Amino acid sequence: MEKQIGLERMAESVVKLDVEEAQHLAEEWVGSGYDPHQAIEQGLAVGIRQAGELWEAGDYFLPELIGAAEAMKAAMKVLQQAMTGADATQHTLSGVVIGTVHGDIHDIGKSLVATMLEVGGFRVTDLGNDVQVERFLEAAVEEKAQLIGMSALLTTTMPVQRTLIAALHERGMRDRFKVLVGGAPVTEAWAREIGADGYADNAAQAVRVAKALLATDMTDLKKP
Ligand code: B12
Repeated sequence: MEKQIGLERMAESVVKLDVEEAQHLAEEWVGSGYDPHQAIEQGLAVGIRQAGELWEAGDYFLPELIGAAEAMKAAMKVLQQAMTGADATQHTLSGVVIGTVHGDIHDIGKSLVATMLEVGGFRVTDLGNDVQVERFLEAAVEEKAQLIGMSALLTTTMPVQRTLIAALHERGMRDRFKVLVGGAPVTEAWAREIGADGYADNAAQAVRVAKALLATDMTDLKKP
């Protein structure tokens, strides 16, 4: 399969809600030895955004958007398996607890970030979507995580990110965890405003920021 054509066909399969085709193309992509992450970001994600635009324009209704998401998820499953299985990932870095905040069921981007962190060597606990603040905190303690990652795709659920940071302060736990936020409407300015430690607008960047945040920590520890 030619790379560029493969990417375009993958985007198209998502827009056309074609679960089988999306999955088949992902298998072919992996079989060709190409980078699975590229297929997600430059193929499938392009398609899901196009479906979103069609929905905004009133050409697609919610069932179509759900169908597009299903096609994307089916293909992502194949690609994620290829990523995590490829090099028997060694989880030598710190623990991360990640989820989509309460009231929000968008989980495609969050799952991608979780997979990339895992591939990047982090020990990842993915709490899924619609996750209550309390659950994030419990899991972070239980899993001895160093970093909490929160995804929000709705402007109405973004404030939950602020609530979690406030809860950490209230319980005197703010210093125990780095907080990384993301999701389509989230910006660097928002991250700063709510007192998060980091922000990333894509999965590859999320891994870089997570590593930088935790490396800072290790340098701090070495200080006398
Ligand atoms: C697919 C989709 C859905 C699917 C979700 C399926 C699923 N399981 O996830 C379905 C159909 C279920 C859905 C439902 C709804 N949706 Co919707 N949806 C989308 C759509 C088209 C794409 C989202 C997506 O998956 N993108 C692809 C991924 C790969 O990108 P991403 O999520 O942005 O993630 C990347 C980065 O943001 C970042 N990132 C993400 N999370 C994190 C976390 C951390 C820690 C870090 C560091 C980085 C990071 O890295 C990711 C990878 O690169 C968007 C439009 C858009 N352009 O975003 C609308 C959109 C988000 N939806 C919208 C709306 C309004 C809804 C509904 C309320 C519709 C309704 N009337 O019911 C419901 C919400 C229900 C709920 N309570 O959550 C609006 C939100 C508007 C707003 N400003 O709040 C959008 C923006 C569409 C629009 N333009 O109006 N939706």
